[in-house]
Amino acid sequence: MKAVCVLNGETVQGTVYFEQQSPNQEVVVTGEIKGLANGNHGFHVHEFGDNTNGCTSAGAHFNPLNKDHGAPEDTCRHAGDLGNVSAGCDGIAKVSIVDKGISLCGPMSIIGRTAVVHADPDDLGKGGHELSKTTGNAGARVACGVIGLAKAC
Ligand SMILES: [Cu+2]
Ligand SMILES: [Zn+2]
Repeated sequence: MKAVCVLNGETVQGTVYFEQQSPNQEVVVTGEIKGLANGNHGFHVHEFGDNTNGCTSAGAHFNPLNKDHGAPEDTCRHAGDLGNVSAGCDGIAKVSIVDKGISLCGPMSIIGRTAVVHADPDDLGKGGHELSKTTGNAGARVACGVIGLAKAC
């Protein structure tokens, strides 16, 4: 299965693809996001595919197992916690993530939800900030888009 998300923000734009060979396998996330500040930016799947009031309407991190926010490699993480994407001085982040917490089908499916890129780094639950365990204190939502099914090939 293959899914795609076009991220749109005031200055940030991108396209990200999600691919999964079979239902219980990892999801490979690839793509490019441009217009970012140099450095790390939190990147998550949020609960709702609703952008009626901009990226805010996407709700909280996709968290069907009711866990705390964490790093992608943690067992205690939101399903939607994809960590950070890293932009160079040119403002471009190349996305290359292999993740086992999300799926393109079943109860962990991210289809119809929203991918969000943030202004600030995600502290992966370890920053000691009051928001670390819920959002990773990643700041404003600078771009987002609904994840939809893509043409398979
Ligand atoms: Cu987020
Ligand atoms: Zn989270």
